Formats: sequence, C-alpha cells, structure tokens
Amino acid sequence: MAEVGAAGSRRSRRGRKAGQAASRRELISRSVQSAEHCLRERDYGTAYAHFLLVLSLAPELKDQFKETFQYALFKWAEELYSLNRSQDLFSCYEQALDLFPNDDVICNSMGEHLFRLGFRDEAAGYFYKAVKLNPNSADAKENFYRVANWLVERWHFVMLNDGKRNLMYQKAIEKAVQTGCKTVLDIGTGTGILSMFAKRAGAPHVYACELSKTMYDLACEVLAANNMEDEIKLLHMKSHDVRVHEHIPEKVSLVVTETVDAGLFGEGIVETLIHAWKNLLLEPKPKYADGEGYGQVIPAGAVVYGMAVECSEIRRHHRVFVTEVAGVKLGTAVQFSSPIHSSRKANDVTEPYATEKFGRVPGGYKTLSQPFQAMTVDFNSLQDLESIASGKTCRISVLVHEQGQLDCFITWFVLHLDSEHNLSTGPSEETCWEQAVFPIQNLSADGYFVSVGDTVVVDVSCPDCYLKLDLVTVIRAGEVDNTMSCSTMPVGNETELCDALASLHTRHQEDNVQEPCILETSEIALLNNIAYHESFKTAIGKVTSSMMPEESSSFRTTNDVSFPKEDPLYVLDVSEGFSILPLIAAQLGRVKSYSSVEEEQHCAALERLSERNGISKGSLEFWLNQLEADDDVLQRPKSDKLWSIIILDVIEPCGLIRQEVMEKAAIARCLLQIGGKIFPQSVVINGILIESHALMQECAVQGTGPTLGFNIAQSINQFKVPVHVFLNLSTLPCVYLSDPIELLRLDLMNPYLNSFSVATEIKVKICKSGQVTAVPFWYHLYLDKDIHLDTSSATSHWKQAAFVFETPLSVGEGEELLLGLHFQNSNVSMTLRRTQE
Ligand code: 44T
Repeated sequence: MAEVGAAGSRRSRRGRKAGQAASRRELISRSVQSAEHCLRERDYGTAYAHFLLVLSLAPELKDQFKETFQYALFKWAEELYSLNRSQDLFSCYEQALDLFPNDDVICNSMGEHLFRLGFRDEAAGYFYKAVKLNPNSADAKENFYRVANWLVERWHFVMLNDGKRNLMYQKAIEKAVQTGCKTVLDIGTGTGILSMFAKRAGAPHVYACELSKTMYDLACEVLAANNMEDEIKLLHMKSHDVRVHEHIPEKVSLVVTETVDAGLFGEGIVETLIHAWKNLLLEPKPKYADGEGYGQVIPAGAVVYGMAVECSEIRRHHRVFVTEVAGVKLGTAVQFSSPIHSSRKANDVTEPYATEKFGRVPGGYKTLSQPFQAMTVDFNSLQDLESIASGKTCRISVLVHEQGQLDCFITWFVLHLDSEHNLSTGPSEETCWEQAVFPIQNLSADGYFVSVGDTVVVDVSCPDCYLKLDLVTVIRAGEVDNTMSCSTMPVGNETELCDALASLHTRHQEDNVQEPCILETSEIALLNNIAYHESFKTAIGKVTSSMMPEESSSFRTTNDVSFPKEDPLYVLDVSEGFSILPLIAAQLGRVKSYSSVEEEQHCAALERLSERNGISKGSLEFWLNQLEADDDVLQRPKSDKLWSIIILDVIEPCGLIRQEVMEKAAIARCLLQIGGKIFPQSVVINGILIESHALMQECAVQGTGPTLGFNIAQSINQFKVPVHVFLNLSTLPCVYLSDPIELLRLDLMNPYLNSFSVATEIKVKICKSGQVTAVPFWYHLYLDKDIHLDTSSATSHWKQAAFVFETPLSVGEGEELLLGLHFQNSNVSMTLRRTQE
C-alpha cells in the first residue's frame, strides 16, 4: 500500500485506520464464515486456506480456533496424502507450524506423515519435539519410542556405561596432553566425552565435530551441564568439511576419535584420518624427534583378528539348510541367499558383515581355528592409511584345529590408544563390543564340514570403507601337504590356481540361471524352522478337513489338471515378508492359496517352488496380482466371505506385537466363511520378573560413575525407551525373580471382545529376593486349542522384548506384587507395586 505523505492530516489518517480496521474485521468474519461453511461441506482444502488467512490476520483468535484449524488441517492433509501431493502436504504443515510453533499435536502429526512417507529421521525429530513440548502426550510418546533408536543409537548407552573403555581413553588423552599436545580435535564427538577428558587433562584448545544433528545438539547440552560450553568449540559438521582458519584457528597436535564400528573401518576412519593428516593435523613426529609441535592420533593403531567359527545361531539366520519343509521340497529350485554377503556390488547399501556379541550368542559357538591376525593399521602413518584405502588384499591360510561346520569368520580388534593403553573387542572380553560376522555361503551341503588339519584360505581387504573377508577355498587335509598353521601372503600368482580350486568346491547349480532370492536373516531362520511349518500344516489340515466332511480329501491330489467341481477352500496368508505357508496349504489339496508377498523375487521363488512340488497352477495366487487383475479371469472368491483361513502375522521379529493387529483381526473376522479360522486364533503374552544389570546398561547411562564424573546421563537418558527389543532372553545375564506369568490373552477370533485398549493388574509371587529391573515378554501363538508356537523357543525366528522399569524395586522371596499391564495400539507398558501399599 502506498505510504501516505507526512503532510496527511491526523484526522484523515485516523479515519482511514478506523476504516481499515473495520474492513479487516469484515474480512476476518467473512473468512471465518466461509471456513466453517466449507468444513460443513467437507471441502477441507478451502476451509484450511480460510482459517490460515484468518489466523494470520488475527493472531488473537488463535486460541479460539486452534482445534477447528487443526481439524481442517488434518482432514486436508489426509486428502493430500491420498492424492500423492506430499509436497503440498508438508507445505501446509510448515504454514501451520509457523502459526503454532509450540503445538505438540501438529508436530506429532507432521512426524506421522513424514514417517508414513519414509522420512524416518525427520519424523523422529518432530516426535522428539512433540514430547518435549508436551511430556504427557501419550501419542507423541509412543511415536517417539518407536523412532528414538534412529535418533540416538542404543550403543551410545552401552559405550558410555563401559567404565573401562572410558578410563582407558581418559588415561591415553591425559598422557598425550601432559606430553605436550595443546590443541585437540575430537572427531565424531557423540556426547562430547573425549573432548571433556582433553579439557580436564588441561588442553588449552579443544575442538570437536559431529555430523549427526541430534548428537550435536545433545553434545551442546552435555557441555553446558558440565560447565564446559565455553571451553570446547563444537562444530556441527563432518570432519572432512572442517577447514583450518575458517572453523578452527590452527592445525591441531592431537586428533582423538572413536569412529569405529564392530568391523573397525565401517564408520570411515581410514578416509577420515587420511583427510585429517592432510589438512587438520600438524606434521607427524619423525621417528627419533623429541618435543612438541607434532601431530598424533589416539588411537595410534589397531590389529584386526579373525577366527573360523561354528555357530548354529549364525547358520540358521544366514543359510537355508533344510531341504524339505512340512512336505514342501526346497531342493535347489531356488538359491536362497543371506543379505550379508561379501560379493557386494558397487552402491550396495548392505554391510558386508553382521554383528553379534559372541559371549551371548544363543546356543554358543565353537572355535575351529586359532585367532589369526587379519590386518594391522597404523593410524599415525598416512602411507599405511592410503595403502588400506587402495584396497590391498592379503591372502591368509588358516589351519583348522577343531572339526566342525564352517559357519562364519568372526573378527574383532585391539585398539592401541597409545603404546601403553589398549582396548580389545574380543568375543571373550568383558566389553560393550560386538564382533563382526562374515557368514559362509554357497558351498555344497557337505562343503561346510571341516576337519582337523584342513586349511581354510581367506582373502582380507578393506575396499570402500568396510572390512571384507572372503573365503577362497578349503584345502582338505589329504589334498595338499600343508604344514603352515597360519601364514600371510600377498595375493600373487597362486590366485588363479586357488580360484580354480575354489570353484570346484562351490556348488554347481545346473539351474542357476535365475537370480538368487535374498531373504532377511529372520526370513531365513523362519524357513529353517520345520516345527513352525509342521504346526501350521497340521492346524490348516484340521480346519480344511472339518470344512469338507462329505468327502475324504486324501485321494484328491493337487496334480489334478482341472479343479474339482466343488468350490475349493480359500486360504489367505498375509504374513509380512517371505512365507511358504501358501504352498503348504495348497499341497493339502482342494485348497486355493493366496500369498501376499510383494517382492518380485519372492513371487518368483514361490512360483518355482510350486512348480517343483507339482502344485497345480491355479492353486497358488498372488494377492497383489488379484487386486489389479480382472475378476473374471482369475478364480477369486465370489463373495467377500469366502476365506476358510486367514493367516495373520502378529509378532515382529524384534519381539513386539505388530501395529493394528486387533484391527486387522476384526476385518479378517468379517471375511471368514462359517467355520473359518484366523491363524493364530489367540495370542498369549507371557512375561517374567527379572533382575538384569546387563539390560539396564543397554537402556540408560547409569549415573556419573561410568562416565568418570561427567554428567552425561541426564541429557542422553532423555532418549531412553521403556521397551527394549531384539533381546535374546535365553542368554541375557539375569536372575529370575518370579515364575513365568501369563500377562494377557488376545482373542483374534473375537477381536471385539478385547477392546483395543486393555488395562489389567496381575498378582505375581516373588520366588527369589532381589531387585526387579525388567519384565521380558514373549508369546504363545495358538493356531487352535492344541497347537501353539512359542516365540521364545530355540528355533524361533523371533527375538524377545522387555519392559524396563524407571527404577528397580527391591523385593523379598514370598512377597506378592501387583503387576499393572496396559495394552494400547499394540504397545505394552507396565507398572509394579506392592500389595500392601
Ligand atoms: N560402534 C558401536 C560405535 N562421526 C560406532 O555421527 C559399541 C558397534 C558398536 N562425525 C558393536 C558395538 C558397538 N566427522 O555420532 C557418531 C557419528 C560421528 C563423525 C564427524 C566424521 N568424519 C564422523 C564419522 C562418524 O561419530 C560418532 C561416533 S561414530 C560411531 C561409533 C557398543 N558394534
């Protein structure tokens, strides 16, 4: 609007202002009317736009219209979502948050949309903000708990609780500072602990960089909590982007870092230090030089060790070793493969190794060789670092000293912080570390067995950041005279010979024209679980035979070219991921199975298996195709009520109940034929009271003791979650304080009887005095009243979850407690109190 000249009379200006105010009021009230009208008409987009205008013009109305505005926003967002207009959706939320920056409900809803569209980190940020804005919001809290693991990975708690590791770093840093290091850069500072060690040791200048925004924010909070915010300069950036003069005033004399993973190199320490030596560090100290003014790195170096290992837990998660499952022959029709494999292609996002804490692996492990030195690295030598980065490969011969199945190589390392301070991440060490696992795959069935005196040949390298161990061949004791127990040789002319030999040992697949079918590790464990599939086979058989009593199905084979005249029974498997249950059902005869697998390789695998097992073509359908295909072409159920069996996948491999299971059961219930069944028909949640300090260490930093007096717990524990997942209950160090207790029964056949939210209190008798710290829980899935699956069994593909209490409760033997259980939206929470209180 054109400015009125200074000469304009006061009166006319006031008059104009009054006029403007009136027209503003008019505009606002009209817009409110329009908005409300649009809401009634369910035109949410326009309603939202009107409200936006109203509240921008008249912020004083925010309180009055907040809820209606939110309603319009959420409704409009749903429409935008279903129209795939995600950009517009997020713009709306950003506008809404400009108006209501401190509104937890909008924040939480924004997080939910981000999450739904796959932006998990961003979603996590909004959930965190929503919880901070309103710590009592149950929705925001549940959402936050589900994503907290991405914001702050759980190993932070474990590492900060590892007092030995902290003390070792502190001593090494102290020594370096006392011998003259004045300027320190902490790369990947995390919560800032190493920087604080340097400051406390007296370093005059300490800088730290951290690339994760959440960790950077956390480090700021930690420094403030320890009154060090003015003494340590924190940078939110990757070390590669740090520039001398611009970000730090001078080159530093000490770099401290713990950017190492279980496979040592996976966090990019080699590239990080190459960059640091070239740009951020003073010259390295010449061998015989004295005094100050040189650059150095803590850790000074590392040695990586490897070992050949037999381990049934690794085997069952990484290779399909069963040849027949509940009557379905697997044979060689499909080559199943673990997602962890050394022959990664460029741009492969999967890591070439898994990790496992071997001290706690269920079923234990057996060493087949002595530990061998796989690689050494001097972090103070640019030349050494560059040689590793160039991808040099070392071929190592390892003598087998114990017979067994060669399931994997495992590696660990000793970190030499300096000449006197070391940390080992070995499998028998009392540390927070896991070991890296390189599963062996694709040998012939008897190729895995190795005998004393055999030699296992392995190539070790570190291309593209990750440590890699490749099995070259197994030289059988009789084949070649071999007296070396373990020798390292650079890869030379023998390579071709060995490769030729290796190909003799690997399986020849006549039908290896097709791509391997890569399964998740839990899918592989499931496929290896014969008892699981047998249970289903029996339970499905019982239902189908009860539903066609008029004839014996035994002389009907599935090889019939045409379907019998009578209608078949329909079985729908809505398992998540790969499942052969539809094949098992189809083999029972007169059954038409529907699989809900989505991935192309899964469909292809099921089709091949179906063909190999002589299952007639029409007996297996893919639900996805169904949704798209013409109804008349495929024989689909004529009415919606034709399913005889619907198989639901109720438990996630991590040990939690899947989201919306009861809602799905309610829908499934409506689609069942009379006499039809949902599998499982009911789910019993079982639990047990335990005292476990190991579990507490993984959930929260335990005071200032382990962090050597620094206050880190308070800040990082904001990211703790009450339910711990992926637990191996069978090997968790703990004391049982009660017998197993039935916590809750969910009846999936009558889902309306269990309202989706349940609160109960259960009496628990204490059988041993101690401190109750947690309640691990697992499930019995009842396929019918006689057949159930136990998710805590040794062959289960499920892990367990545990509810961890805020504070431990001291209990005495014989005492009776009340365990409160709350089940809402598939989330479990618990409380514990004494009966007499
Ligand atoms: N491994 C956990 C610890 N960073 C990995 O953002 C321990 C794994 C673990 N910042 C078994 C056991 C355990 N510039 O916050 C992270 C990360 C940051 C950088 C700036 C850089 N060049 C980097 C590189 C990484 O550093 C922090 C620590 S790195 C991860 C430590 C129980 N398996």
